[in-house]
Amino acid sequence: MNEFVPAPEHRFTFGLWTVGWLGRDPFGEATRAPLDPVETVHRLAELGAYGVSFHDDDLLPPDAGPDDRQARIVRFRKALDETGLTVPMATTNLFTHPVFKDGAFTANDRDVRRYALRKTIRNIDLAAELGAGVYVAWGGREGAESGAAKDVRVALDRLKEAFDLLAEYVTEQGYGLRFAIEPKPNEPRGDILLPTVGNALAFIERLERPEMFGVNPEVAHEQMAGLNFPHSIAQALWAGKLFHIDLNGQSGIKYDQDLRFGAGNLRQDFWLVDLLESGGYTGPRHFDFKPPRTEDMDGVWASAAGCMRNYLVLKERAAAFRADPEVKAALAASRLDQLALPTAEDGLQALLADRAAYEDFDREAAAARGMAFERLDQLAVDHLLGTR
Ligand code: XLS
Ligand code: MN
Ligand code: MN
Repeated sequence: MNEFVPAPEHRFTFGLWTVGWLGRDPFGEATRAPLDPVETVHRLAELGAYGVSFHDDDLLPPDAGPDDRQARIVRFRKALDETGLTVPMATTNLFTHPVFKDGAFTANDRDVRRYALRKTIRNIDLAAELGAGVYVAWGGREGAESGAAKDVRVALDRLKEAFDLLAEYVTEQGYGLRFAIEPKPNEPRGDILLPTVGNALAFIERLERPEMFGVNPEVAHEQMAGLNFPHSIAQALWAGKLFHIDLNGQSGIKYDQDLRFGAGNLRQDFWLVDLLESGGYTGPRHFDFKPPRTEDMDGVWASAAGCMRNYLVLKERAAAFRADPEVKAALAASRLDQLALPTAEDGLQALLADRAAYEDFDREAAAARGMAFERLDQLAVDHLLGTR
């Protein structure tokens, strides 16, 4: 069906590291050969993507000399120009090299922290040069395996210090970049700082320039903590902080599966797409997934195409759900229209004087009213399954 064909207007983006994942895991070697970023750009454009994102090291080997570095940037730019693909987001690899074994911005070792800031600033320059609007910060190894190893309150001071410095740099340079902090509860550290969207939102308010910071929630990460991803996204939207999003799939509380979007908790995916499409999110629909190491390159591109197709199918399903007159009636029967009304628009004094609110309130009658949620949810399941 044509409506499920991805096009740039859908704003689908992919990390270079996603389709480029070699398939190395804690128990096995790589199953695929490295992918040239230039080829990635061309293949993604053919599939209908809108953009690519990258860690500094995905694009430029960390030890590349200045000439090699420049040549690689030129080749990459040329591929972007040829295909029309954009770079809406970039980020820093602060976790692969052994120097980051105890973290980066919160490493106990001060020299490592200073190096991490310089590495990040260097790539912020490139992100700005390539036109990115968002800079993602995932605290890869900011955490610990044991209690005394990290003084968490002090580590949060260091994390704040790092973000304040980065925001100062971006402001001084006049870059139009905003930061998106990506929460994750664990892996590769036993416990990672800012484990959930809620933690990150609270942290942001302590920064010197909170307006420059939002979140980059990832489906898998929130679900690794057993949380409801659409609820986290709703709160991020409510706070005006959904700057970016990492879409993928996860089945329950276990290691970070990074399945293709739609291959995890499909019910949550349905509500997520419903929310993103209606909640005012205009940023990229960014896929941060890992095509399983069982796949050859044909399988990798099929997996990438599947992410986009599943999003578009869910978008169509969610729209059908919202347009269904029976759903509208069921929403009213579940009193969603009442939830949208202020509880006391008449003010505190009127509330206190309102006998119907307390003295004359028929508590038993109110308690006896069914909420009709089951009928409403079954309509959603029927739409999700395509049986309506
Ligand atoms: C890892 C993270 C990572 C960030 C970018 O779990 O998802 O890929 O999105 O560094
Ligand atoms: Mn992940
Ligand atoms: Mn991610």
